[in-house]
Amino acid sequence: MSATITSDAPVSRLDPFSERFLNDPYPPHRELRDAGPVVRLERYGIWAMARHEQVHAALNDPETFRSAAGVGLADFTKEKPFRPPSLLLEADPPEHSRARRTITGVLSPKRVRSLREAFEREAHALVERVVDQGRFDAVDEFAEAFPTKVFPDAVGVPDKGRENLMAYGNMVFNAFGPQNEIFRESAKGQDEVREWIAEMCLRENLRDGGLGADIYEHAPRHEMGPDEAALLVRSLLSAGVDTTVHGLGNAIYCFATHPDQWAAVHADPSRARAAFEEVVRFESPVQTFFRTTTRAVEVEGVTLPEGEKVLLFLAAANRDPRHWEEPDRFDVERRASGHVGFGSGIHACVGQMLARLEADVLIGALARRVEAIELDGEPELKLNNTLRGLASLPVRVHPASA
Ligand code: EJD
Repeated sequence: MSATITSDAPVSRLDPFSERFLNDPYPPHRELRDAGPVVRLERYGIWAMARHEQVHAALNDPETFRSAAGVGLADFTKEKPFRPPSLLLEADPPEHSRARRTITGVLSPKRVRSLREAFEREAHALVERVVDQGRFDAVDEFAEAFPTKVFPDAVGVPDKGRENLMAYGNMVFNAFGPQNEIFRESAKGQDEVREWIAEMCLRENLRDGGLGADIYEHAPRHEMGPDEAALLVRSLLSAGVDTTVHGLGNAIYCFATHPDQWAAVHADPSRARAAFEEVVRFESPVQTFFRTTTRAVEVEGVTLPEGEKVLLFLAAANRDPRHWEEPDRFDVERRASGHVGFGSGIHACVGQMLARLEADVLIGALARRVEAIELDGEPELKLNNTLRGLASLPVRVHPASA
């Protein structure tokens, strides 16, 4: 028994980064929620919160639950970070605020809206292609094909080497977990991937008028130099691809396994955006991340000491029956707003409008053309310490009669 932990907190031996947990996280999520508002995970010597109320509260109290010590398991005050820290993600105010204002200015509602037409052209072509095929892998040929084209196009990244984007994201999101086999496997031989990403963050490699070039243009208004602008471009390339790929893949999985829900979207494609929101709640692409306590803090009678890592289970909060009615029911008509799949508070996903635009456009295009989606084989999970998504999803689609 540690002398500094005076309160009686529930203790769990669960390993949220084990294959067993990641394969089927929902039973252990319930176990963690039911164990209490805050739980000690003895395997890692950390704390966990899995209920909506506490996850939401922690996300909205960045003075107590800071990000600058890293939002993964590693404590940046004690361990060397996996890469130079992100100015956005792994920062606290006031430093975070400048970086955030820069990127918010670039991803303005007007700028995001301006991307719709190009996205629609690409979505239309992609939907025609998969409808012609009839049977296809909804991960490789659909969920991955779309963001890995339209997103780097929007940022202004050259065509050559784009296959590095997925590999990089997979590694970054694994690096928020422990240095387990899943992480090591994804980081193996990735020096060239990291070099390519670093190159693509430089102004000279970014197309004029793209979001990447816009970052360089906005940066000086917030006292940020070119090195900082490069790091902000890195943020886009880190957080903007794998997350949306998994979100779209999870969407097709949800629709294939809930045909009545797809029928509702097909009947009214203007529901695509709301349906995607329910996907993010129900199969959250970003399952977890950490904060670090800046002071001793009491959570419902349990005192967490200063400097402790706290694992926030976004995906468990999104299915907490204390907050949601029938949380385990996938229902595109429910009001899914209030989920924490995009986070909450000052660090809430800055690209969420771009993510929703991609989903709205692609799912909307599919809904107009396809009346039924069915599984055509066993879906295969893609193991990642932070992300939930699929490696493959064989489906068959049935076009609506014209
Ligand atoms: C992230 C959990 C970055 C960066 C920003 C956000 C994420 C990852 C990387 C999205 C984490 O600034 O590099 S959900």
